[in-house]
Amino acid sequence: MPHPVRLLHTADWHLGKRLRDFPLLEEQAAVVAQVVDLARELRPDALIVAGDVFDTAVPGVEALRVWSDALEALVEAGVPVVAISGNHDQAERLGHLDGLAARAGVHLRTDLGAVATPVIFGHVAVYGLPFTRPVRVRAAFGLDTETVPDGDDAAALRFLGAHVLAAHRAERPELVPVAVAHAFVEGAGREDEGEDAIAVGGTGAVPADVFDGFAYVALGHLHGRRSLAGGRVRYAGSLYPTSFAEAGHAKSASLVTLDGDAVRVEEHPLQPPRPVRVLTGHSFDEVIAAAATESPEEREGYVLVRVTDSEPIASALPRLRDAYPRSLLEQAPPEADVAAPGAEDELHALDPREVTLAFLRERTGQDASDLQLEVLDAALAFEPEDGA
Ligand SMILES: [Mn+2]
Repeated sequence: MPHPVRLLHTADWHLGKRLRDFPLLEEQAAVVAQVVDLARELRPDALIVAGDVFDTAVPGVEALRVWSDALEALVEAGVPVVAISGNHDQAERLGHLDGLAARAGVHLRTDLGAVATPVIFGHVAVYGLPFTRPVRVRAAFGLDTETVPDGDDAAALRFLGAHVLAAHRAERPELVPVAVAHAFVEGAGREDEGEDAIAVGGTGAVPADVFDGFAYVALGHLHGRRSLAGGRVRYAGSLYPTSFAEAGHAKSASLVTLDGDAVRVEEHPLQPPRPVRVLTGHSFDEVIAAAATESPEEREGYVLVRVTDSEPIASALPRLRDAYPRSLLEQAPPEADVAAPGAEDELHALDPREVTLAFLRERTGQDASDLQLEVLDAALAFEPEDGA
């Protein structure tokens, strides 16, 4: 019997990601350090990063530094890395220096030309399938639009999976195939905020059976961890909450053991330094009053506060951030007639001068001063030179 092979599955690092107003570099550096510590402690055969290493195509130097420091520490610890590009990564940039990195045991799979070239650990062959589009798959393999139509991500991945497995069976039938991919797999549930425009109308969703034949599929893309196909196809989830939609998610790295082709998974929790919460159902004053009873850890966390107030709140954000320095405020707009049918026409019929004066009266309780009227009339009389 061959030795079991252990892969530490992570995904969606999103280095450089911001939580609206707030950079998350401290969170990213902290959880990546925890992943590196886990790799040192567990000594897996490889660390997997299933795409979206970075949050943006051209990451900032701080985000690049978190990545390069992590790779250096992993190489130092003797833990190889297999990383693919996700939809947020620019494949060519993430794959920069791939040949050099491979010599250190860092395998960057960002190119369709390398999908059938596995990284081998013991009896396991790991194939990296970078995030891609039908048009790129057609170009790389000389296919027509009937085989892989535009918009049909399932057809593109089905082709790639079959192509990889055919090569695998021809060249390495004695090994167990594992895939690393970045995709939205059907049955994985909705992703409210973590990913952009992937679930709209089901576009981009692929059925789990495109991965039939692989012993394990290490997925990235959806940020909540979840299992499909009886645990054979899995999302490890993001390393930390990347949005308020992930408030309360348990985060972890998944240690996947392949004993022959049998799969066992063990979660190793990650602890982001600050909690991410959404507070709802209270008025602004109630939130401020309750803040005093919260722990320093809670107050230092990221808080999205949705208040029930219908009236404008004076100096709301500065006051809220006195209590919660990393907070955002959302107030439901008053239930006005603008939502009613025909309201748009009424809106256009309103006189801008009257509306402005009414707004001023509403906010200050006073009529406009002469100076305010002068400024307002000058603004309303202003005409752009070229009518643009
Ligand atoms: Mn993604």
